[in-house]
Amino acid sequence: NMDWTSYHRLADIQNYMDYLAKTFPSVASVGSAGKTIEGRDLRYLKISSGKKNAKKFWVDGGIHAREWAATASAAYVMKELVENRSKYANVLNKVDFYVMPVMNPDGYEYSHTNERMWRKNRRKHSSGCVGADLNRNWGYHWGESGVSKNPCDPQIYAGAKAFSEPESQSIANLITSLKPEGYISFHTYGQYILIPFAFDTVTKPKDFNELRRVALKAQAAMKAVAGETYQVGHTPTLVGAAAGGSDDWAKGVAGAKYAYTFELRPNNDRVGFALPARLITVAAQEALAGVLAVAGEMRVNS
Ligand code: 0X9
Ligand code: ZN
Repeated sequence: NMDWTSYHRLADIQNYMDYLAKTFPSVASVGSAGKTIEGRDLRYLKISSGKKNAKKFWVDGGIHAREWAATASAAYVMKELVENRSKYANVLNKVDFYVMPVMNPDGYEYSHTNERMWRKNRRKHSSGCVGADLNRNWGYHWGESGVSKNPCDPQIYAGAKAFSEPESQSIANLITSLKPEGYISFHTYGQYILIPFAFDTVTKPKDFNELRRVALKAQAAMKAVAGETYQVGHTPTLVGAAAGGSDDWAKGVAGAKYAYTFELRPNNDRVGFALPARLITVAAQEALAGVLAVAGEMRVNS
């Protein structure tokens, strides 16, 4: 059904989500945020033990098509939390997870079939150029830094306006209705735990020190997996300012207190986006350890 020794196509991942919901109906259910520009389903898995006052935690991957290890890691998080749920009973007693492993299904498929290094979605522009960067399209300080306004830019075109793209708009609508306390977006690569805001070089959230404290817990948990270091810091310091990211919107608009972007393995340009498949499992274990560490800091009001 599913394995973690190779990268999988969209249909395999979506079928696996359906399988989890069908096989473990007391903890897992499938939902949809809507459709992509090419009509693919924006599917997510809800993982919940049914506690009434549970906090919500949104985890996603694959907003950038080529970052296959991010999608695989989000899929692994689903698998672990569902198939090995008794191991995670403490956290599942207080937190409901919403996992969307493929935020950009059209781009993801295109990166398998046509162009391995494709990043954007698959919007067709009148110029003939294709795609907007879905991680420049969210509606908080949209377009203010680190973007291109040229639809032909192959990497960082921000879209015609905030939420011009059906993927970011539909997912934002869903997150708005859920009001999660946790938000983590998996990307690759670089091995960073990035703390918002990223829309300029200086603006930090008021509770930045609390986000940093919790990020350091995640860093320790991730290091414990295999000795790898994930650097913690304010996004612009570590990777540069760039506006319109999902993390900034989750923190600044949707009110997700613990909002982060994880840049997963590797930490070098030589491997880059092509993380060898034999390293999926360890990268995903690190990603899960980081998520669980953040979830462990959430407190349920009773
Ligand atoms: O530039 C990005 O979107 C992310 N890096 S990547 O190499 N995976 O493309 C970093 C996103 C950090 N968050 C924001 N800029 N809001
Ligand atoms: Zn990315």
